Amino acid sequence: MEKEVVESYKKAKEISDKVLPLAKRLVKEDASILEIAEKIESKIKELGGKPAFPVNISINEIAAHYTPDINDTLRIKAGDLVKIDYGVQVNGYIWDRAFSVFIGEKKHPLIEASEKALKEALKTVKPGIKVFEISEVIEDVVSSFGFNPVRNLSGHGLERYNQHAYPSIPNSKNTIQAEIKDQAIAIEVFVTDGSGYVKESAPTLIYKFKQAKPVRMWEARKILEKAQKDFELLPFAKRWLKDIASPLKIDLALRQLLEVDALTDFPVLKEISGGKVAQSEETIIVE
Ligand SMILES: [Co+2]
Repeated sequence: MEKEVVESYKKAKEISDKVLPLAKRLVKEDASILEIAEKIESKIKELGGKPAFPVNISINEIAAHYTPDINDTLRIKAGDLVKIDYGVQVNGYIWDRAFSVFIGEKKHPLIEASEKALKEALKTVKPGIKVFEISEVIEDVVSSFGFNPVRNLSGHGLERYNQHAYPSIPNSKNTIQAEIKDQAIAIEVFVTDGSGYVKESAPTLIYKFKQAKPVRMWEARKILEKAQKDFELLPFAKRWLKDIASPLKIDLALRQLLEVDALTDFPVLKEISGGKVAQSEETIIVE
């Protein structure tokens, strides 16, 4: 890996490390998820980075892709299992990380399982390790707790301005022989007491630029311009568009952009049987 690349990753990790204690402190009973997301995102910017994607705050059976809406009034309540997934990018190099918090008396066993599986998986990583070897460790640890890994969610490679690069690193056993070396990867463990699969559900709060297309609405053209220039082709929140127009107009413009295939959408991912989901994720550079 080139020196400038390593330096950028180092800076992104440093910022991510500094944000972590703040993020953990913010997750508590009655906290507004909109405030949590905004505080984490501002802290990242204040420290000289940029959010690589909107802070995901996914609760209970929602596994991923929930980020607060414009004027979101949702608050954390007792008994919630909260996942915070945040990414810091420096020059396009992304440090992707997630942790889970249970709002209750003691640590939730799903969180114990996801943390243990991540820890063990990270220990096995060395240059030349194959994808299936990492997945095996994750599933074995998760099963030892009596839970299921989420089988259709994966860790992933990281490339410049590409958060979900080759290879995919599933949370369940497989025979993928791809070798990992000289790259950054994110190991992203999802554990559930449900059936072990997620499906796309409403609402959609995260989008990403796909291709330039002519659109009628001024607001739609403005979104497309922001997606390329301000958000640098990385995923963005509907919330980040609030200064462009009213929420209603933004919805219309987003719909138009999806219709012409100018954007990719990331609907909320829910556990199909309604099981609770815990997530633990860390980025690692394999040289
Ligand atoms: Co990730």
